[in-house]
Amino acid sequence: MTDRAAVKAALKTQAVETPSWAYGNSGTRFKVFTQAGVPRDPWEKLQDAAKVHEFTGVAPTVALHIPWDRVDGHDGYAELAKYAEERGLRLGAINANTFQDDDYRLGSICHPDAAVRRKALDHLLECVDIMDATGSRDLKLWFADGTNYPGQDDIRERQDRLAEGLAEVYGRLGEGQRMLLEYKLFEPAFYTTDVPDWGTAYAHCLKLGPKARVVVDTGHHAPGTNIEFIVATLLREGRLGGFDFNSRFYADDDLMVGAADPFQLFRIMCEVVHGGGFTSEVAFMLDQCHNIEAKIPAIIRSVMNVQEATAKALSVDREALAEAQVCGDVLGANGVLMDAYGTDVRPVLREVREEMGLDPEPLAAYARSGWGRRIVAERVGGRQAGWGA
Ligand code: LRH
Ligand code: MN
Ligand code: MN
Repeated sequence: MTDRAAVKAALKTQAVETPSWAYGNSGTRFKVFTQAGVPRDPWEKLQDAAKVHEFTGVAPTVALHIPWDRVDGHDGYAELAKYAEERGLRLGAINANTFQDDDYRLGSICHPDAAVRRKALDHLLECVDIMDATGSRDLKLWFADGTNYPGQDDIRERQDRLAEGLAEVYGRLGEGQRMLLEYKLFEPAFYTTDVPDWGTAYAHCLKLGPKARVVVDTGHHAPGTNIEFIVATLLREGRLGGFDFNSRFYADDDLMVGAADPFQLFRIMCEVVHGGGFTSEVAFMLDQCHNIEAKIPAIIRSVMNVQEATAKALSVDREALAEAQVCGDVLGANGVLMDAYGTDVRPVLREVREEMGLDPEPLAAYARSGWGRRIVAERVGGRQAGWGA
């Protein structure tokens, strides 16, 4: 039996970080569909994020992407942090961006030219300065670095450049700050990618030290990859820094988390809960783009999807599972897990919200609030999230 009160108490402590870029216009490389009312600057992104938190109660932090969310000077970032705080939010991970400059055609911190590497490193160091101003804990690094053709560059030397660059940034981290290293199988590079998998990210993190952790973006694996196994392993090693949650059907689709494969999300959350990862040590971030759907409701839905998977994972009857496992009861053990997955957790989540003083139905409450209509009327000329901007 699982303890319903304990499940509810755990759910109330959940924190899902929303990404600033999900609030802006986005699209594919074929077309960006602009939506009326989207934020025109980081301040307005925070206004929208505050709505997501207001109606879900579990989205208190917002990740920034630099330069998409650039504001003027150290004071500008401190002001942005204050603006967030006034709305019940905090600024979360600072995402670096070394993938949208012409100089990065052959890579950023793995580039063969030391001058380009320096430029990329200076950007990463600037991101740590921003963390100092915003009070953010995590620097999230994803590199588009790689090669398109065999022989194009030396695989090993690129790893050496990567290690050297990461070490410099790691050395700049302050007390309580962390570096989260994100891997991705391919894209934009199509032959080699310099951080293609969790093993490469983990190897670099191990050399760097305890402040370096791996980020698992759920859309960054080959089809069929057992992501929950990776999660279990990284948790065992104390190196799971967080998630970039999203859904994929094909590649890095960046669809709403829990939309394509809610069962996979449940299996991942089972490993998180079982592995002691349901703590602030693991950052639960969304990394999504809402290309055709309304953005704020899509983000609310995504937060709810994470909550539902978590509630199911928390409901696994661990004692019964352990007993079935030790007896070699294959079907019994599987049945315990499937019982939790099959549980309708929406009633318990409604109760949790009511006990938190929230409307039990966040999407309906948001629709009634009129915020969507208000921003359409008030914000004219919303900007693209950053992709191609
Ligand atoms: C790369 C990625 C990475 C970026 C984000 C916008 O595909 O997942 O996290 O920062 O997309
Ligand atoms: Mn990501
Ligand atoms: Mn991605």
